[in-house]
Amino acid sequence: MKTWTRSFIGLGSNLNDPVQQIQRACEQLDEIPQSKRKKVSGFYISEPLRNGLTAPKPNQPNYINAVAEIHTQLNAERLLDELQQIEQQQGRTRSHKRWQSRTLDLDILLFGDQQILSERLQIPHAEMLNRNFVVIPLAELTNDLILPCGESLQTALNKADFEPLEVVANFRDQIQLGTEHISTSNPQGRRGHSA
Ligand code: ROI
Repeated sequence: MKTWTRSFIGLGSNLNDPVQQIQRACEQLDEIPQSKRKKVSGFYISEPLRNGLTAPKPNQPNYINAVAEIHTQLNAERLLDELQQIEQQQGRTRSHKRWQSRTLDLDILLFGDQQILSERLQIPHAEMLNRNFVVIPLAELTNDLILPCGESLQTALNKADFEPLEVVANFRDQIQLGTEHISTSNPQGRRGHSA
């Protein structure tokens, strides 16, 4: 019998209605074979990451970021194939430019307690502990996570002193106002993102 692995997927989008992109991607996670989606964090708004502390703010729209937990019988490479297929279905064109806007980015952050370094994969995701838009939604999903390096996520979060992030929507908790999708948990209809 195949064993189940608990994996966390980072989701990000800053183009073509990012809330909707993340919403659709979460639904697509349900279609991955031999896998079950367990939880999705809130959808957080975050400023585009700077390429270094002194770099200017990139001239691109803000991002919507979330983290989903899935349990899967696939191995990490097969899971990556499935995630890349979802990215492509949602109009992602892969270029070699790292700091570019994107309709959808799906990253395997953690895959059980495995540490993987291959041509296609680095797990745990190399930068995850430096990114508030990864660690904050991840901590929302799990309060007892021990990272493969042996450190607890909570310790990593406390050390990092991140800027807080605002939740602008929740998975499947959407109402449609005009052309915009706004979370019902955001009754003032605040415009959460500039994309
Ligand atoms: N910045 C934010 N805030 N969120 C992302 O998901 C994100 N993804 C990226 C780069 C371009 C590094 N910046 C990001 O790939």
